[in-house]
Amino acid sequence: MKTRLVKNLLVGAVLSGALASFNANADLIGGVEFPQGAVSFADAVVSYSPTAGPTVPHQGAFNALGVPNYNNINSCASQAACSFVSLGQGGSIVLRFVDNILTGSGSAAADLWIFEVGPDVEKTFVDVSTDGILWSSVGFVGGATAGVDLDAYGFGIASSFAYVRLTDDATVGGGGGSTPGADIDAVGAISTRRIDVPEPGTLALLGIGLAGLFRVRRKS
Ligand SMILES: [Ca+2]
Ligand SMILES: [Ca+2]
Ligand SMILES: [Ca+2]
Repeated sequence: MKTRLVKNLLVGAVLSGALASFNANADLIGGVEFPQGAVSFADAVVSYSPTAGPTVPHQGAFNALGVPNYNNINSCASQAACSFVSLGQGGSIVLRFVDNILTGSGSAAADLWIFEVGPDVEKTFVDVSTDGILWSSVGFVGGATAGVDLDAYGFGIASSFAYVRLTDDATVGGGGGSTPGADIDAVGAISTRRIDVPEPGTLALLGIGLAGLFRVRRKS
């Protein structure tokens, strides 16, 4: 009995170690857990259409890419010194995932997270697309809600979206100032698949670990 307990503990330790290394990219980013880490975030700007424009320093669309880096500076001296992009009243931005694909989760958990920053939380409509041509609305973010559950809109783990479009709600918030409309710092896919193929070495090691586990189980 004792021997079996020790074995089970050992197996548990080995297995959790294997899973931990397999999921080494999991990370808490901007207070949100992204199981795939930094790769989860939008990689490219497809288009940026600010209406009733923000000032030039707040029009750096590239500031919506990558991991969130908001530094509490709401009035930027330049695009390079800015951590976000302002959409303008009713403006929009289309972002693309290149090394990852946004999916559903098969549960009500949030699949997509919009990092909207600044003193005013502004309502922003969210659409997703597989090809950048046909779009599906997945509601809006605003208030305390920054996460979007794709499954609530009929999608699931087999769904694949490379594009996200954010559109500021022109009817909410003032149009004045240097940063009108929603201010976007980052867009991350919590439920995501990497595009690149896993390294064969990683899978082989995991396979060896599992084979060992079954051998131990059979002996006990
Ligand atoms: Ca990415
Ligand atoms: Ca979900
Ligand atoms: Ca940013």
